[in-house]
This record gives sequence, structure tokens and C-alpha cells, in this order.
Amino acid sequence: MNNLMKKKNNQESSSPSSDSCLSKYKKVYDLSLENPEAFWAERAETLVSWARKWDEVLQGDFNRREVSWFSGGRLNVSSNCLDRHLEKGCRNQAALIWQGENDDEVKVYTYQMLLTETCRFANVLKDKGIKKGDCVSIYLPMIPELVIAMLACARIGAVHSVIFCGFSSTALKNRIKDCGSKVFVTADTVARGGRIIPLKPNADGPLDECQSIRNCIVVRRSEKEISMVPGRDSWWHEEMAREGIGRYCEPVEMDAGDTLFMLYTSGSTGKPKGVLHSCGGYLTYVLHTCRTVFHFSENDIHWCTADIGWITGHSYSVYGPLGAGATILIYEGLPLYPEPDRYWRIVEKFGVTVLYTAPAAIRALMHFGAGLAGRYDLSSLRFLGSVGEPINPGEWNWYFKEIGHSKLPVIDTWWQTETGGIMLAPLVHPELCGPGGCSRPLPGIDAAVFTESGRETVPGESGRLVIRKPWPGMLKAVLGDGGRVQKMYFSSYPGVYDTGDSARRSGENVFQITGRLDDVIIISGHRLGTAEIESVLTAHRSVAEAAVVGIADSLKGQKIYAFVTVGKNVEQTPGLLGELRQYVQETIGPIATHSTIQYVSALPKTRSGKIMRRLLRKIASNDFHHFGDISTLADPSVITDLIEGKKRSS
Ligand code: 6R9
Repeated sequence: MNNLMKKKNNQESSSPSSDSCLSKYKKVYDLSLENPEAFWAERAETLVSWARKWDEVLQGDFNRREVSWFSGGRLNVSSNCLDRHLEKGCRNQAALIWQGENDDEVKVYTYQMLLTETCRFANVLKDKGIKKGDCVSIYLPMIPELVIAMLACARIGAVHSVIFCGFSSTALKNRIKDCGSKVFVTADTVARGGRIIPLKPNADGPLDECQSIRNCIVVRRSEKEISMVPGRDSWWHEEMAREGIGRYCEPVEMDAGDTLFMLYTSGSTGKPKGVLHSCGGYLTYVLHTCRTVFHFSENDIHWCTADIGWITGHSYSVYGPLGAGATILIYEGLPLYPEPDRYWRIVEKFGVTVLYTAPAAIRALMHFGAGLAGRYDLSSLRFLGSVGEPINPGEWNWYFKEIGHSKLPVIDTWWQTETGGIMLAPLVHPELCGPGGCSRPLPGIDAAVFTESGRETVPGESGRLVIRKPWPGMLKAVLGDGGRVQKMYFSSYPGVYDTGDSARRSGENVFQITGRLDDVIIISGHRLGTAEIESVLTAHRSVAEAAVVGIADSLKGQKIYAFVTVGKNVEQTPGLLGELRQYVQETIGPIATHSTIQYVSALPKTRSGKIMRRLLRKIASNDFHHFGDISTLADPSVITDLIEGKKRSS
């Protein structure tokens, strides 16, 4: 057993300091659930600057499914992230440090400079006719313009939809088509491992098909020639130059329930879902988590390594730390470029105090860069965090020992796009925690574990992680709803939010997350729906049917394994498999690399026609024996074919 765990077990019952820490947590936690409205009112009052105070803290509940927070309240999120810090005298404090992929490319924006640039771009958007409620799609790499564009949207009440640059053509089209965005912001190219890779050209096809896009604004990152559509496409630097630097942009007062942003995420249906977050509830919750988990102060240099195209980047690279007045660090490049010591070089160079990363990055750094961290001065670090997928004991211990010098515990945080911010984290004497299983719900979060039949599990029993009470950071809606929120999150148990994750809870209200229960796979911490990949595969002329599952991968956590049947008269050649792999990568994006594809003569289906995925998961992971109940399988003879095909393809 890990030493810290031993210490924890001994001390949890004996040490007065750990006892008082636990009882303090329990007191706050119990109070927060006894009177949630008073609790959240205090949080909103303390952490957020409001132009008008709310009339009602919480309207509705999970039974009625209509929930709204702080109604009647008015605020602007960009002025909470910028103006209010200036008013406190932090004008010249660094707000954003940008490290380009090249070591000598660094930019620093003070809070004043970030406000000036935000106002400038907000005015550019206004000149393009963008008004409150309009949608702006942003497809940018990790460069300062991404943060500026988000804050500019928030300033004028436009809804931003940031799309991860690791997506291309089809995935991109799906993510811009149904939100009807009017402006698209992108860059000509992205820097990736010493290469300059075209970015805007990925968007040209989808843009031509999306009638709603009136303007495309392009940041110049390289000298590469790209095609620009006259009248629609323009350069960011030319638009900004026209704007000058003097014109202040008045922040638009938003209702607390107005949408701040939408973000597409993967679910178990083919189409990604656009999750909407509100201004007042989201900001309150993210700032609550920054206080409770990270304990931010103005002296912090906060580096969240997640791409801003995912929720982690939204909440903990942008809105949380800037709302809390910290300094954010944004790094453009890959963790291992040019050498696997890059992260530690950056920590030393800027004196990073808070490092929030993902197990996928830790695995890569462990694998390729063992022993390199010791060459750098990492003494500025005071917090090590992890998010995105379960962190295994090997990863936890490496991060703790090599980076935290056995002094800084690793804070494993669990949450989702839909939750807006961190929900579970080791909050009580984290210094005594070890790998896995020391996460407690944040004050205000009524987490529980339920069996399939809706009974609360007994300690140690696995089940579904659920949340029983509304919290301000929860998604406001799903775009084009039509009852989707109800179907996706509330159909398992009446009046209870189902996270889709499996978990175990100890008698001490300590949670351990064990994985997803639905058809979502997590590749390098990035969430992809198997159904989205299946619909790409079946769109290929040679494929008749496809079923995708995730299998374990030592570096990426999980990777894609696809079973396909081909059309009549199509030959099952190795060449076609290569073509399909390439096709998946090109249409979904670089995130979908290294997939394995296997031909099958038929997919295993139940008598009611449903693909039996658990069987496919077993076969893909070379488990040919423990299939469980397969009595509903329409044609059990397909199993032999599946197994033989798997053996041949391994
Ligand atoms: C923040 C984020 C959400 C899913 C979630 C779960 C997995 C996230 C985790 C974790 C185990 C952790 N997940 N954090 N699993 N331990 N600390 O990642 O949001 O992209 O929406 O993914 O990620 O399965 O349901 P998102």
C-alpha cells in the first residue's frame, strides 16, 4: 500500500488536525445541502460582481426539470474576468502568458492589455453585425486570440462555440451547421511538432455548406498562402488595425440565465450535442470550484494544459482563473516537443504555481521523459491536478514523486462538460491521499451512487454516479432540445441527474470513479462518441454496417476498435482497411488516429436488432470467454467469425 494511504488510514481516525479538517468539511457540506439556496446565494454574492442582484436564487427543480439560477440577476462575464480586477488596481498584473511552440515566442498581456484587445475584437464583431444572442464559432489553436475572441463574445452577449482544432471536415461541419453561427474565427495554420499544418483549409468545405456564416476572420500564424473568399474572409490583424486601440466597448448586461457559450460534446447518439451554459450560474460555480479546489490568489500562475476547445480549457484556462484574477498560461505546442522535457522547462521558465493536466499527458511524459523533470527547478509548484479520465496508481505515483517531490499530492478531479466545473475532488486533508478514491463532493453537490433499479448502493458497491440536487454550473440546455436533456440525463431515475459514469462510494462519502457506462470513449482525455465514428464509417461507399468500441491503450487510455461489414461485391482487402483508417482520421480529425478496423461478415445483434456492444468490447480486448448472457443474440454463430477475425487481425 502506498505510504500516504497508510498514513491516511492511521491518521483519519487519530490525528486531531485531520479530524478537525474532516469535521469542518462535513459541517460546510451538510449545511450546503440543508439549505442550498442560502449556500449558493452567499457564493454568488461573494464571488461574482453583479450589475443587478437576483430576485430568486433557484427556480424549479429536477422533478420539473426546469431549473434556472439567479433569475432577475444581471451581469457581464467578461467584465467579471477583466474590468473588476482593473478597478482593484491590478491593471499591470499579467493576465495571460502565452508560450508559442518555439521557445523564443512569448507574449504577455496585462489585465489592461487583455481588456483593450477584448474591446477591440468585440467592436470588430459588432461592426460585422453581431448582437446579443448571435452565435460565433471559433476554431483556433492555443493562441491568445482564442481567449480574446471568447471574452469579446462574452462582452457583447454573443454565444461562442469553440471547436477543438483536432477535429476536421465532417466533425467540424456537424459542429457548425446546426448552431447557425454568423461569424467563424480561425487561423491560417497551426504549429504542430515543428510543422506548419493548414487549419483554415479544413474549414473551407464546411464553411461553403454553412449558409449562416457571413464572415470568416482569419488569424495569420505563418507565411503560408491560403485561399480567402472575397467579401466573406478577412484577416484578424487588418480588422483589428482598422479598429484602432482607443474605443472602449461597453459590456452588455446579461440576464443570469442568458447563454454564455455552447460547447459540443459527444454522447451516445451519432450527432454531437451542443451543451449550453448560462452566464450567472456557470460563473458562480466555476469560481466556487476555483476557491474550493485550487484556492487561487492573484499571485498564481495557473497552467491548465487542456486545449481550450474542451470544457476543461473553458473553465480552468479562461473563465475560472481570470474571474479569480490569477495569471493564466497558455502553451501552443505538444507536450513532447521539441523534447519530452518541455512541460518542466515551461514550469521553471514562468514559475508556474498550479499545474492542471490529464493522465494522458502524464503517461506520455512518463514514457518518453523519465528522469528529465529532475533537471528543472519545479519548486514554484504548489498544486498538481488531474482531470479527464481515471488516473491509475502508476501515473499518480510518478506525478506525485517526480513532479511533486513526494510533497505535493495529486488532486484528481472528476467532472463533465455538462457539470460546468469540478464536482468531486480530494478536499479533506488531500496531503494524506493516495492514488484513486479520495474524492469527495464539493460543498453544494449532492452526489450519490445508485444501482440500476434506483436504490442507493451500500458502501463499496458499484453503481451509477448521480447528482440529486441542482447546482449552478449545470448545463442550461442542449441546443435544439426537444426533450433531449430529459432523455439524456433524467431518464434513468426520475428527478435525478445521471452522469453516465460508474462509481463506488465508501462509508465516508469518498468516491471512486471507475469509467463510462455509455458508448462514449475517452482518447487522450478527449471524449468521442462511438456513434459519431460509426456514422462516418457507414458514410464510406464500401461499408455496409459498422460498430465501434473503445479498447485500452497504454498511451492514449483508450483507442478506437471498429467492426465493419462491407457492401455486396466489395472485396475485404488490407488496402481497404488502410483506406478506412485514413478516412476516419481525415473526417473526424487527428484525434482519431491509430484505430483498428476488423472485417466481419455480420455484427452480433439481439433479436430486437440492437448491436450487442459488450460482446464486441470483450472480443476487441481479446477476452473470448466471459461473454455473460448471450441468450438474446439472434444468431450466436457470428461469435466464431468475430473471434477468428480478431485473432487474424492481431
Ligand atoms: C472535464 C471533462 C467527461 C467524462 C466523465 C468521465 C471522464 C473526467 C475524470 C473522469 C475518471 C476523472 N472523467 N474526469 N473519469 N476520473 N478525474 O473531462 O469533461 O470531456 O465532458 O468528459 O470524462 O467519464 O464523464 P468531458
